[in-house]
Amino acid sequence: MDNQYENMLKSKMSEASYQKLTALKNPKLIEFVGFFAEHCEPASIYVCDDSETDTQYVRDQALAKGEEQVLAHSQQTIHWDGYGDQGRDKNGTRFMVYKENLESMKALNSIEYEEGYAEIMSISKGIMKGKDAVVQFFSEGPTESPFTIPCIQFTDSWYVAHSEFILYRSAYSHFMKMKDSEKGDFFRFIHSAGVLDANNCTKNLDKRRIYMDTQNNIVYSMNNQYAGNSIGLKKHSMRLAINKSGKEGWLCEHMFVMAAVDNEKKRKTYFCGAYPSACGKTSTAMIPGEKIVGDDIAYFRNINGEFRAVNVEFGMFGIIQDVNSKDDPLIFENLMKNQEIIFSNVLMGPDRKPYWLGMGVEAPTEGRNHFGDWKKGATDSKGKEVSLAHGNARYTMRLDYLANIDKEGFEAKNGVMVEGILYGGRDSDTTVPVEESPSWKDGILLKAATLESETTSATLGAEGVRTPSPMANMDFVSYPLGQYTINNINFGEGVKKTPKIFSNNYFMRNPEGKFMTSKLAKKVWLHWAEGRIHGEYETYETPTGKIPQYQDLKALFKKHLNEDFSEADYVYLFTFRCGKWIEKLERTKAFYIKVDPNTPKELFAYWDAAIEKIRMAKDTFGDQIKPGSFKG
Ligand code: OXD
Ligand code: MN
Repeated sequence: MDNQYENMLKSKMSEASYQKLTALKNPKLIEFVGFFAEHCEPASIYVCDDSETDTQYVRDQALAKGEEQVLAHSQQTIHWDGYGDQGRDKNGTRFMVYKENLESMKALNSIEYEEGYAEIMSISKGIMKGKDAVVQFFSEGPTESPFTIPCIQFTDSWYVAHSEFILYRSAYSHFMKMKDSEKGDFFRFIHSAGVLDANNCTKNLDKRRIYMDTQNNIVYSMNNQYAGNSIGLKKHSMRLAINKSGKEGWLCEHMFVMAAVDNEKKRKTYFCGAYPSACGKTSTAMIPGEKIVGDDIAYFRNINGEFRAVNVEFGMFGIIQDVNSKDDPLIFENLMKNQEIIFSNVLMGPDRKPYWLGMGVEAPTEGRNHFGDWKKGATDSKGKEVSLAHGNARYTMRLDYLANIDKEGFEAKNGVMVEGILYGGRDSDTTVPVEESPSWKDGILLKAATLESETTSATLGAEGVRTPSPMANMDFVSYPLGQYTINNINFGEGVKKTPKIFSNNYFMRNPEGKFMTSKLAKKVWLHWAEGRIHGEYETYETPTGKIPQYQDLKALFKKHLNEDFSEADYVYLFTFRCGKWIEKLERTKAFYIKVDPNTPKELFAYWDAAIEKIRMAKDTFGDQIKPGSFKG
């Protein structure tokens, strides 16, 4: 193979690493690694295959380089990101877009291609000087399957490399088996943490940039460490996959995959669900007694006419606030075991144990955290008190440690057949706890596109403000929203058995402002949906769908939670509020106009028809329609 980079790569790699790279006989791979080896100038490059030896080497390097520290449980480690690098950098994350597409991508935080390329090339020039870099091969979705997207990660952070070995399926052998015709088709991720400070954290956060080139399937991520910014295979890959799926007619969604289990009827029914952050996504995926396949990202494909889904990932990068033995027993129990877990941005106490917010145990008053050396009462440079752990602190762990894993679905090369889709938002007074859509298209336009989350006292700024969040996927949609919405409609209508779509809202409040149901009630809404999929339960119609009848919910509350569900609560929760719904649909329309002025007119016509239907219902039945009163 003609390899213009041969001498330079050999000078930076061991014989074994060079062999591993060239054995793949893939000129596009050599070009990618060679180009960035020359441009970023790492001192050395280690190439990983799928062996345990290489995984262990990466773990050891993360410790040797001080990016991680061993905790009291010897298989657990801790890592800290810089104080200013504790969440996804929305501002610095941009799509690099050719001039002719810039107008249609304006609202999605884009930069003109040449300008973005010049900037990122200048930031990344020599950025790995003096550092040892690592190259890994992964697969999004199971390897050697209809879902597989092969990926290569090149990074100078061994914490990133270690996290990826936990979170994704290693795919060197998949690359080895690729046919010549497939060899150019893989996602490319180049990352550098940049210059590090005394705490091993990124110093030049002002030069933090995450630039995505969806035309050439490459993401450049520079000067950051927080995994949502640094790990190529997570949210960067998701944006590339959304773009690719839009062109190819499948879907990449910000969804969990789980199975609702009915032991008496011996049924396992697969659901996927999208919820904006803090709206119940993880807790729904982890409902006690059900099975989990994945907690964050799903690909959907039409396989022989079936609507099939995979969890793209192998592990979870979970938020670790309020994870305690009472609210999250399954996860808590795993975090207490001596098994491979990376904690990030929590406190390491003098006993070398991890402590986080809402852990439900007495925490030490000093230790080390994302601030550095920490003592209770410490303030940052703005005078703000630094809490013992960050609210967005995380744990990185294999998903199959969980006792409730659905092994069958987790390992299935062809994914699982999905029968129900849940879209859950957060509002205190509009959306009923569960409602079935009369059709797929209606579900996409009235449940998915209208998703919103309401600010609470826990978020900065005014309370009660509703933020539109179509499909809970707005941070990642990488082509115009109108077309993405149309593709969602077409995909579901293109399979033989279209899943039923349901909306959820766990956050209804009574007139005194108190939540109407406990956190556990989501199990009841799920099992009502599960029953509907199997042709059970009569429903009442509303102007936007079908809702449960009282006696069915009463029985489900008794069966699953041993709770007495009152009829008064039912009527309050399931009353259709016309004015509130009209306002919600108007907000959706305004959002689409703002984000994608070219949204096809037929979508607005659909929302206008829904508004008209609600207006007429209001004239006939009043603003607040009690369950059972509406006739369409
Ligand atoms: C996210 C995540 O930020 O899953 O959405 O980490
Ligand atoms: Mn997510």
